[in-house]
Amino acid sequence: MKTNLAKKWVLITGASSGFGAATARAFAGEGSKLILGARRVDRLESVAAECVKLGAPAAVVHALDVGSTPSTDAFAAFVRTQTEKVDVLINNAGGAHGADTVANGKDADWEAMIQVNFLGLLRVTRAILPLMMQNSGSSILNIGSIAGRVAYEGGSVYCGVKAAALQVTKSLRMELCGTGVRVGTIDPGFAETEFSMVRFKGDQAKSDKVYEGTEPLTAEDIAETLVWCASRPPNVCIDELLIKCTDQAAIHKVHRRPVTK
Ligand code: NDP
Ligand code: 8X3
Repeated sequence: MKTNLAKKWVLITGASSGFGAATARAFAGEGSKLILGARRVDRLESVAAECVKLGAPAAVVHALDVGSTPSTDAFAAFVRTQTEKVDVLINNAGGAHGADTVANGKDADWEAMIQVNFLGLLRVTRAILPLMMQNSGSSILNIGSIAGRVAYEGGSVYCGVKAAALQVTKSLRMELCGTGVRVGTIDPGFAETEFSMVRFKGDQAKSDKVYEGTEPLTAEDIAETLVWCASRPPNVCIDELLIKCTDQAAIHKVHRRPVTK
């Protein structure tokens, strides 16, 4: 795909794995300049090196914990040393911690999910918005989830924070009306990344079970979609996009092929 994204500054949070890393590679292929943030800086450095090989004229990284205002503000200060203008902000950092019922919920899991998926989205957006204002045709693309639209058992807090993120997207879209800054949410169903390993705290068997017998979305599917959203003409805003693998017709309606072990 060749687009209008060459030399545009694209900032991606949570770029150390999964959707974020694949998205960095996809924008690099379009010749975009990249600013990548996450907590695992060694991983970010590897992704940035790949991006340069794929054609990014610049790929810079900085530690970012979206769960902390000082860390987010330090990241934004770094961004300002690189550019006065951000063209595409991809709020991707996030994830689920645990799949407990409310009755068995753990404070640490609840707090981590609220910090990263909800407050983190707000913090990063607040810090980067000044670099996007008066920049007609720029895009804020938030990674939501099917979980923000449909609840499931064991998902109360994750579904709750993704639903809250959807409302943040909608508010922001109205707040920025007239500025030319586009705001949209891309809401995937299940995709095979490190998401389930994080959710199940490194339990490979539980993680594999989520995808067993299916052909889930890949990180590259989401990356390609984000490139498409960001490369629409400035008068077009992809406002809300729900994207699921063909095997997932609805949250619990998943086609699974028999697995031979
Ligand atoms: P991964 O676990 O592979 O990636 C999550 C990314 O978020 C990592 O780069 C991680 O980096 C980063 N991250 C987590 N916590 C923080 C933090 N406090 N500060 C900064 N970065 C953080 O999962 P996915 O790629 O699947 O997830 C990306 C987004 O997509 C998340 O928002 C997730 O909720 C959402 N999503 C995922 C779906 C799926 O099925 N996979 C479906 C729908 C939505 P690091 O640990 O280095 O900080
Ligand atoms: C991740 C998708 O269905 O596991 O956001 O919650 S799901």
